[in-house]
Parts: sequence; C-alpha cells; structure tokens
Amino acid sequence: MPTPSMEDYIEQIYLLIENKGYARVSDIADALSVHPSSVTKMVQKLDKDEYLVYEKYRGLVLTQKGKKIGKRLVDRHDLLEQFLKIIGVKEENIYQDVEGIEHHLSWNSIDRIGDLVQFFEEDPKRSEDLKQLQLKNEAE
Ligand SMILES: [Mn+2]
Repeated sequence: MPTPSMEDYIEQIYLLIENKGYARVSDIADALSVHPSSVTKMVQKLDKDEYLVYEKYRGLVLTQKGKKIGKRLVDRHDLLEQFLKIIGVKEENIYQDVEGIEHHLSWNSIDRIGDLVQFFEEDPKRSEDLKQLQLKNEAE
C-alpha cells in the first residue's frame, strides 16, 4: 500500500495526465507545493514500486497498477468532497478538509460514506431535514 505522501503524488499525477495528457515534474511540484527535487525523489520511488515508469523522452507514464490506484484516489477525493458538501460544510473549507482526512480513513469507512451520500441523493427531502436540524441547532 502507498503511504499518504505517495498517495498525494499518485493522485496528482493521475489528475495531471487526465487533464493535460502528461505530468511534468514542475507541474507536480506546483500542484503539491513542493520543491522539484522532492518530486524527482518520489518519482524514483514510485518507479521502483511499479506505480509508474519514468522515461527520458515520454516523461511519466502510470502503470496499470498506478492508473488503478490513481483513479481510486481521485474518486475517493471527489466522494469526500460530496460528503462534506452534503452535510453542510462551508465551500471554503471543503478542499483542505478533504486533503486532511482522505489518507486516514479505511476503505470500509469510505464505502459507508458512499452509502450515506447515496442515501441523501436518492431523496432530496433527507437533505432538507438535515438543513432544518442545522438551522434549529444554530438558533439554540
Ligand atoms: Mn486529494
């Protein structure tokens, strides 16, 4: 299993490739606010662990294993954003909060949060009820 830091890199590399078609060391460094030399180091580790292949001219290419975990990490991030949104967390807190919690939940918890998101999506009345409860709590 990748460490939290490896997960951040795989997630960003997956997103960059999805959005731009390629992931350069400088783009990864910008996305994660780290020094390019840290990226180079991590890329070497991810290559060694077979998440990606670093080719001199083609740049970074995710392996099947890297793509599979990359997609899972991006989906997990999106699900947690949806979850925080549904429970009424302020827009301005959502991204940073997800970055803070995403690496520390079991896949069991992620799946159950997925159920909860589905539960709210299936009937808008449920979100309305939650909103009413929150307004009541705020008023107290
Ligand atoms: Mn993330």
